[in-house]
Amino acid sequence: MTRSMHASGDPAVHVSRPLADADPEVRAALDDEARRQCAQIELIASENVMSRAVREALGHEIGNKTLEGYPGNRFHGGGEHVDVVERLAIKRAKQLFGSAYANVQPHSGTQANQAVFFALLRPGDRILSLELAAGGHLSHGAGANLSGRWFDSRHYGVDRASGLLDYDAIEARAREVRPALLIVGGSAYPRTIDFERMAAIAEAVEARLLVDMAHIAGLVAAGVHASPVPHADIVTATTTKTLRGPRGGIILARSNALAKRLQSAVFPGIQGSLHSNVLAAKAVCLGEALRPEFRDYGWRVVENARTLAATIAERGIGIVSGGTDTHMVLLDLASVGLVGQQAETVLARVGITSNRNPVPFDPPGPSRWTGLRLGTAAVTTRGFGTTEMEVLGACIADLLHAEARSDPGPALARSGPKVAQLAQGADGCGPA
Ligand code: DSN
Repeated sequence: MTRSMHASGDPAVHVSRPLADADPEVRAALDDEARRQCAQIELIASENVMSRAVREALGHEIGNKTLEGYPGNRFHGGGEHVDVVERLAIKRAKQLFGSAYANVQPHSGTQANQAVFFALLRPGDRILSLELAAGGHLSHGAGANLSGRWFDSRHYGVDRASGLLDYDAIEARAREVRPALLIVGGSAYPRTIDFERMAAIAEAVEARLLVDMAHIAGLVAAGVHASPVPHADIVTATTTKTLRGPRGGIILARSNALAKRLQSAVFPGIQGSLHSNVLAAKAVCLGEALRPEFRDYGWRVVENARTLAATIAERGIGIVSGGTDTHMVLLDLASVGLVGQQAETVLARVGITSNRNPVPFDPPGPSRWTGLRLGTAAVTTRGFGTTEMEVLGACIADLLHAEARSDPGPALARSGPKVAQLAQGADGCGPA
């Protein structure tokens, strides 16, 4: 090929030009984001801080490679190195979670769930899942999601007094609904889930059991939360969140009974080309999670969440279910007369990032949600321990009470420097 064939100019320059030179606007936005992440305290429960090794894999030129199919059975040439990477990711996922089957290609947790639906269900089949306000996930049959439109979607909730899953009530609901698929897990349930009991309920009504452990996958890997793998027909997860990897999904199963259906559901069922660079990053993060120090990380995540919950609760702010067994703390802001949006905004003013969330039995509509969801996965990666969580919890309670009095000024002045000092002292702020 001659150079004149490249409309964009010298091809060598096109390939090697640094981003700052090729696209200063995007470079500037990326640098701003890196600085934001350093300067702020990240308490969004679905976020974490990827290692440099994971980010290197994610940005690698292996992402140029187009491939469909599975290792050894591709539809394009030149896939031998991606095969190595994908086989490593599969092997590590199986080892980490003790599964017989693993598919590491789903582009997200939602895509992983869709692939399971495609493998097991037909349009109109009935599914039963945790409702959104009780901590469920959009992709589990919410009305606005494809899963809620294509399936006959029913829900179970949590106990009004305790905020906990009530397994007797779930069993009664399952016997009434008779779903083809029972779904467990979600985005805002902070307590341990009894997967064995859920499997017994599924068996009693002859439903398949899908556990979506997206939020707790890292805690399961660390041995801090019981594993759903021995009990569920299929388990889905993301490699983000507590697993500390790239954005993407995985599917696991304790046996290979459904392997053929799951393989073809992911490709060619709902996805085309795989994301080779993301596969590489998944392999790296799964390798990291296999190391002994990851177990310690998982324990510290939960210890930090418990300390944060206790510190805030001691200051008179309600915690849904009274505490946490995971990385997640869900504040019940009705206890101080706030909605989630107000809480999210006042914390943001001192650089604490969080998200409004419904609490069980909240009315629909984000502006009316009375919850604030906090998570400790990212701050634990940045080196925070219980001392930092106590400072943070006290600042959060101070700010929320002040906002409830419509007089946040003095609390902002008190907390701002403390939060800034915590962020400055934290790990994880390498060069962009
Ligand atoms: N499900 C969303 C959350 O939990 O924040 C995104 O992962």
